Amino acid sequence: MKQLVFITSNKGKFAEAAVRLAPIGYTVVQQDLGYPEVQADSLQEVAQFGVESVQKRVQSAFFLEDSGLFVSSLAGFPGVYSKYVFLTIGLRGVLQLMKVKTDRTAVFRSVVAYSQPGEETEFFVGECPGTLTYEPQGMGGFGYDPIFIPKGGDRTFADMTTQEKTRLSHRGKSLDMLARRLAPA
Ligand code: ITT
Repeated sequence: MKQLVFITSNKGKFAEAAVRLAPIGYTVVQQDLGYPEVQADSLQEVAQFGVESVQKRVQSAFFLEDSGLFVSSLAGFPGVYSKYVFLTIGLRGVLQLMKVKTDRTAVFRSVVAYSQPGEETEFFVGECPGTLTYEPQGMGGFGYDPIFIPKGGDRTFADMTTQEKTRLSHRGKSLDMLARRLAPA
């Protein structure tokens, strides 16, 4: 097995990456080094700043990932602020903002940034459209998983195994692209 470092503080993200990259012969190693999450307009900008910070401290190849939930009837909020919003008003607060909204559509986005010494950083973007529930449902996953049902389904991400979620999710898609990059067919 080859090893690849994933710079993340999030055990849920790490588990999803480990599941997705194992079949192509990669063991994912989590390193929670921390990096500044700048206030920026796009996930890619946040990821780019993160990469620059980590490159000063890590000499090997690594990847990191920035993600967010973009709610249509809230003009894309919480979006790039998803982490802050989750830690402050939480799921209950988001559902409260959505109380009078009939359009429940939302999209999860994920940007994986892959960095190798001496090479340009490569970005892989994944999206997963879906709808927000009225109440949290399910015990698995993390973050907004209990209130998000991917399009075409009837269960939240929190009601799925890591494997099931990763087959459908934004991060599953960005990791698919990383996997194809690491092990072209
Ligand atoms: P890092 O250390 O990798 O940055 P993080 O948890 O801080 O991990 P982000 O900065 O990417 O992650 O913040 C994204 C937030 O959006 C995160 O706190 C979750 O609440 C939410 N989120 C992202 N992906 C999600 C997913 O697949 N399911 C549920 N919530 C998700």
